[in-house]
Amino acid sequence: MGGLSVGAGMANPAVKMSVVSEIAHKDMANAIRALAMDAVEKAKSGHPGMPMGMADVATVLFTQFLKFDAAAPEWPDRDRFVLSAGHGSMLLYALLHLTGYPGMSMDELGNFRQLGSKTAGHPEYGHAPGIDTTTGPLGQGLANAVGMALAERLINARLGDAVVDHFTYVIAGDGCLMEGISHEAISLAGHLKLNKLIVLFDDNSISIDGATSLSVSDDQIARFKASGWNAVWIDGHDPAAIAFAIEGARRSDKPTLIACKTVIGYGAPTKQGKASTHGEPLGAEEIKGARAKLGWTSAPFEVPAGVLAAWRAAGSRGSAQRKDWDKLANKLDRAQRALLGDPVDAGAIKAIANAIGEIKSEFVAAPPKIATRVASQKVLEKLVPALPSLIGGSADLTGSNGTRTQHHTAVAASNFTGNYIHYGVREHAMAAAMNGLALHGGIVPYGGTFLVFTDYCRPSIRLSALMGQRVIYVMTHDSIGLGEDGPTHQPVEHLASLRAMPNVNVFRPADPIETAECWELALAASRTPSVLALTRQAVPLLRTEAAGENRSSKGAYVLTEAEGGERDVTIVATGSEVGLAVEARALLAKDGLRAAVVSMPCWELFAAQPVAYRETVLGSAPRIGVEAGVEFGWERWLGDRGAFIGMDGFGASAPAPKLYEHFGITPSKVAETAKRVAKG
Ligand SMILES: Cc1ncc(C[n+]2csc(CCOP(=O)(O)OP(=O)(O)O)c2C)c(N)n1
Repeated sequence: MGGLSVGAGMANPAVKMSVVSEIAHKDMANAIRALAMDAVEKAKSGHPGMPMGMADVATVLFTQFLKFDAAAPEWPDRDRFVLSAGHGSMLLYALLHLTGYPGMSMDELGNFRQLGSKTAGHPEYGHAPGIDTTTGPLGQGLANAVGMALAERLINARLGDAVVDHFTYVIAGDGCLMEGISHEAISLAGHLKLNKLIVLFDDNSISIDGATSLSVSDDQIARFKASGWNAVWIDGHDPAAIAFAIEGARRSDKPTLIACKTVIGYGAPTKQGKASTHGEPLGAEEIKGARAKLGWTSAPFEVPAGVLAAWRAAGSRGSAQRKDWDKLANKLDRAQRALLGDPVDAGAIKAIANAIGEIKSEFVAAPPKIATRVASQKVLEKLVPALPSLIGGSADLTGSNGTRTQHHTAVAASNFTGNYIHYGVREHAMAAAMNGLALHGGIVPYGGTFLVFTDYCRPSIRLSALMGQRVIYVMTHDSIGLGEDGPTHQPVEHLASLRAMPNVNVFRPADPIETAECWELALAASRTPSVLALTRQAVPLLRTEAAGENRSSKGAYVLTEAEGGERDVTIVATGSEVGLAVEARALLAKDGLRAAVVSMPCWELFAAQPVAYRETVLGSAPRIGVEAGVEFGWERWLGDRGAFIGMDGFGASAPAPKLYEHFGITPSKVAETAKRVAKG
């Protein structure tokens, strides 16, 4: 970014401060700076430079614009605030303390980065009220914010301005804007004209390695404008200019970037403006000098009563508005209220169960041989009308993923009543935006792409898991069974790598009935994201009972017991390979071998069952695992006498049946191996 020369995009700083006088502003901003210096110094780690540089911007935002009531942090119509530059976490913690959020005491600031504190190294959703998302992996917060701003528009279109009318503010640094995900995110936001999204760019021209000129020379104003944004430059230390720019942004019909030219480590006598203020404490001498330079005479972790009072007044200035809003919200009916909080309430759970029951009956009445991706689409035909908060989408693979139903209309800048998002070829932003949609509340997002491209979504899937968000990833074309597209598109290691991630349910249903059951489980998992790994190729209907328990809920179950109950071998399979296992069982029976077939649609749910159940399902006979993926992890279920049939390298380009033959994933190979292991 260039300097402060007045350009076409420069905001007019000649605006009067409305609430906070110039003097008070300086003291209030310095309170943030001092707390950031002190907490990082005490923790002996952290990033003081960013909070010191952005203190002026944050003070103007929180004292004059941000709609919030610190006493009611979950107010659904509050403005969202995302600190995408998560390394500057002390900025957020200082703001939460100063404005009076519950639980963010001075002791918590003193325990910055310590075990069990609310003040983790990077802001963590769920650790303290007021942290709207987990940030730290650069660019993620910005892309989450796109989802939040979109959620606001979607729910506004359903409930109206009186109930839903809020902004999403983001503080992002050079690092966030350098990340590739930022391109996808700003492009999507510009396309959808998310005009209530306002990004305050900490344009300090410094990152860890030094000056950003070492690695980047983008004209960010031009870049954002090219993506359909409104974009301006301002002096990020001039409160009047900051206020003027935010006022302008709030009136814009496009999302807005405000590039705030700031000095990293503002106030540090020898270190300000340098990368050395990033990522390490300033040191006692430098802090002493900064206090003198800023005119801050209070002791560490002390804020003068008058300054604190001004901050607390800012924290409660939304109180009356929030109380009025509560009265309005109390008049809404159950379904409307579900769009403001947890969308899967008791009423929704009933509607989901009915929808699942209906589709299971239809599958059993006319047994289809269809791909599980097609089964998934049929399930969605029932679910979408049952659960209005279900917002679907795909990264440009709608037809392939089967994510769109006849009940969908496309979301567009001109139609936020729609319920289907064409994310474009932007898998990473889709996943991160889905986190934002879920975090916002009122929405259950699902989005599709090919399973192999979970790699393009992985950093965001990890954050869905870490934050415990109900985000549903519909990942089709789940093996060599996709055929001719070849090894670039055939996942082999993906199931294993997703299963390695904590708090993700990886579902690989075997047939249409299991597909319906896995959808039901994904919707019920309020604090866990789900990956549905679905086939391109048709699979037989293996389950014939429509009523009764959701058998997939235990993660694995005996699909077919051995004749007479005594097992010579147990074949454990997932997804499309369960059908192969059933065929292998029949081959073995001809040779007098008794095999049980276990379907294992979700390892994570099976691992959570009592030992006794797991032992009954797996049995004591030797076991064979069958999955058209790599073996990694299967040893957990197969034991020392077991064998695995699957992939041990990349796939190839050919029709699917030829590939199954070529790689030896066939009923006869399973039967042959079973005979070998059964003999011991
Ligand atoms: C995806 C990702 N890559 C790398 C990092 C490590 N990292 C943290 S901050 C930072 C530099 C950020 O620079 P900038 O956004 O300009 O922040 P400033 O130095 O201005 O505070 C890096 C590389 C990270 N947190 N996330």
